[in-house]
Amino acid sequence: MTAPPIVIDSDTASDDAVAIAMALRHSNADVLAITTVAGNCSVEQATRNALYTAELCHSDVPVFEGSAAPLSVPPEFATWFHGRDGLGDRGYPPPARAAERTDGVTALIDVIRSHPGCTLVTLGPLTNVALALSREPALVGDVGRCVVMGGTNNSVGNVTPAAEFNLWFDPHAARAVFAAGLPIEMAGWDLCRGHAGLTVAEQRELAAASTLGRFFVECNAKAIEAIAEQSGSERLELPDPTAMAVALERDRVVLRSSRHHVEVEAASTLTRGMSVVDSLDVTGRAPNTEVIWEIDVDRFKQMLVDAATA
Ligand SMILES: [Ca+2]
Repeated sequence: MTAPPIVIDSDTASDDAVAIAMALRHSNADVLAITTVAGNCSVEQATRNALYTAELCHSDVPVFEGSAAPLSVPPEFATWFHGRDGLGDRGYPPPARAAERTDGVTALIDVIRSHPGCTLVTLGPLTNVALALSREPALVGDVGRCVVMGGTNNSVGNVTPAAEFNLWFDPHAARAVFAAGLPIEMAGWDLCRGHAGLTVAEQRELAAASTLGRFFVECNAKAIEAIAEQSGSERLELPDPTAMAVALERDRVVLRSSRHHVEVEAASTLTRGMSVVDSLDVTGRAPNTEVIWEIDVDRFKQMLVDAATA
């Protein structure tokens, strides 16, 4: 059966690039568009990185540049994690193609409206999605699935003790999107940790698989250093690819999930961007999110190799 087409919204840096390549090279995926957003790096840099990644995948998928800053807070990029250029500062050449003329928010609205039932995969802060929904609230009904890489499922944060980067970067957008009624499947940062992280041997194997496999590992070189410094782990953790694996092969990849009410904190300084999952239904509020707790790590890793060798 043909899967619904996919729209990717991304603050394209190193793990986004791997996730985008997984979708562009998957045998059963039709990627309609990539919209870019500020987050890991500036939106201009994210656009260049998305175009460069598409080029490496021999794809002419249209790329639309979206929001340059969060709704209500100043942008604070994650260059310490992904490098100044978002791709590990390895001096990759500029892309041959340019972005489309339409802005990312308008493109999100147009593409989703003309493909009802499509799957929206968000790999960055939710600024573009929040703006699209504020302009066109009825868009909610046209999204078949909304797979969000974001949040931490009430567990450890990666940018503050309480929050994961994407939701923290634009907490007001995240709060609005989780409250909007979209069919959200939340792939939190916790999914890429532990055994889902690539061991040094697995990194070597992926890098040796192909030119694209080498790019997957090399553009994450800064991330590998940052992870080691932050948590002492030698593994390469890839948050966006875990979310993309869920988007592309939910039935094979998701081992455990359940529906809950999830609300994002935007007012507090301490817990800004925290995804508060009502896992015991103590509020009695209707579930708005399919929270993913566990993925098939072996299948996820095989999908990375498949993307490199397809
Ligand atoms: Ca991202």
